[in-house]
Amino acid sequence: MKSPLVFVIAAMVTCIVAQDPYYVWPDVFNDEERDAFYYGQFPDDFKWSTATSSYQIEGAWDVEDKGESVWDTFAHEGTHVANGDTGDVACDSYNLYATDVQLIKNMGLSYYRFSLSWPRILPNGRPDSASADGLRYYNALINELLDNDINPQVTLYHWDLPQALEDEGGFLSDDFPQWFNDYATYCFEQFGDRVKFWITFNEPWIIAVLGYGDGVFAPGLNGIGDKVYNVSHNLILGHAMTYRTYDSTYRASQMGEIGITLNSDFVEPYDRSIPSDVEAASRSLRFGLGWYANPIFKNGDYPDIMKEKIARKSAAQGLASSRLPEFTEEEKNMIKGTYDFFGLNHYTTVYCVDSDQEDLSNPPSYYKDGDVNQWKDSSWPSTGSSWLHVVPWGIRRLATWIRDEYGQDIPIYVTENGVSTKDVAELNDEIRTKYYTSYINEILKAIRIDNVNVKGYTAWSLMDNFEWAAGYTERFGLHYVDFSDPERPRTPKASANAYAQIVADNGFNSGSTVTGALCLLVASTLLALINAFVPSTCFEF
Ligand code: PNW
Repeated sequence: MKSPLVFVIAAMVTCIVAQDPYYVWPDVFNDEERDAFYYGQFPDDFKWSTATSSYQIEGAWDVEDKGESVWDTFAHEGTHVANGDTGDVACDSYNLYATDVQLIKNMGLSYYRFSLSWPRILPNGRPDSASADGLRYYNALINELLDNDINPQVTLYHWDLPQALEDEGGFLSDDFPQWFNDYATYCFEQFGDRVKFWITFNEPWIIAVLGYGDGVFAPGLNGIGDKVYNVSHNLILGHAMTYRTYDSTYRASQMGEIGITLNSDFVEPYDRSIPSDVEAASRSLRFGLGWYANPIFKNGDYPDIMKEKIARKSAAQGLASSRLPEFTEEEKNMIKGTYDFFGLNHYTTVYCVDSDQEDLSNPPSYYKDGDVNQWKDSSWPSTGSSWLHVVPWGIRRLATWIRDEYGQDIPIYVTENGVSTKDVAELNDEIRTKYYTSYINEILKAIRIDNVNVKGYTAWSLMDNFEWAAGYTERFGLHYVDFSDPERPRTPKASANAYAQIVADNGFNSGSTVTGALCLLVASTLLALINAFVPSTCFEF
């Protein structure tokens, strides 16, 4: 009798010979070891999702007793957003949420990440103002999802702060952590019986740096050298306090998970053989991602390199204390370990080099504090957004960096990943199909080859929507939305079908069906030949 090994070896050899490495972007990313496509499946319990956020899709900005958010104010000022666009109507999901749920269902997803509008729920920001209509709307959305077997993944804060709280200092107020905790508590009470996955904040880095640093996002303040650090400080305290509330009061009965979503580009050393480039890359990641991740996932405090550099620079800049605030020991203990998972938003990669000398100049800036120069390579495919170039291998390197920096066991959820196109009516969005295919493939490699604990993936976005300062000029959707039509019709793009196929296959089946069938045919012919001509003793052990 022939060993079954013969068949297996024959099939493997044939498949290897039959299949050249496949590349999704052969002109740009064709390094065999790094870029060759990897066939295989995700773990059985992998969670596939897609995302939106309240201000970007809901519209109904002043319906019933809804309070104004900082984005209502900022967009209505008319000068900050491309074409003077606003989210007043956006995708009209306030009225069309049931349609959205069907789009999600049609893609075969079991999860949907959306955010709650704080001023729709609590018009003045505080529980004494709770809106019946806000409660009705989110109960209706959550129930519609559950009726369709889709699990809600809820972000408590995706940038639409009640204007009433901004008027009292917003994230700069020492009361901010308590305000946020009270709002979150109300949400746990009202929705926690059905919501089992909570994200406190979406992208603290963007809130601080673009909102209170550069002022290009709401509330539009300029404090790139100082306010950014105070905002982040209060945000981290608000996150930690809220995590502790959930943990002590709601977890036992509601049995959900709660974490935070951080955004990060990957930072690749321009020349890995130059130690200062390699050092600069870790430093940049620590100043960006580590600003929040180090306190929460590591030791309750900012990365040492941030504390050292900012203290030294602050002194040289003539300040009496560091621009980076300090946590008390009690706060550090409260902050450390406030996560059930690591939510990661990732889009793109940059190259970096060390800036050679420590910049002690005035005025201070967060951008100078890390002493790293970074840029995007012009050979990387460009997209509808100037900040976003396609670099699939970056997401795998970032995932392994997070594992190495914060620990093997932390469950990572990719809570956003996606790509934009300019505002053209295009349903055959090849770039988005290729982007999702290649980035998701790199995550599969991170799981299967690097053993990184990635538990889920979320495509940004379910549909075209209000893209912040870019208004409606950049489209990230799996579905096309016609913003000139009062009905706001949604149409699936090619990428929606491609994503649905990946989800249906839970990964990537080896080769095309044709290649697969050919392999099988050649393998069985080989087996028949072996059977006929080779003496069976050759294969007996
Ligand atoms: C994220 N940048 O924001 C947000 O979470 C989404 O609301 C947004 O629509 C999506 O990514 C696409 O932009 C970002 O300038 C906004 O580097 C800006 C940047 C990155 C992420």
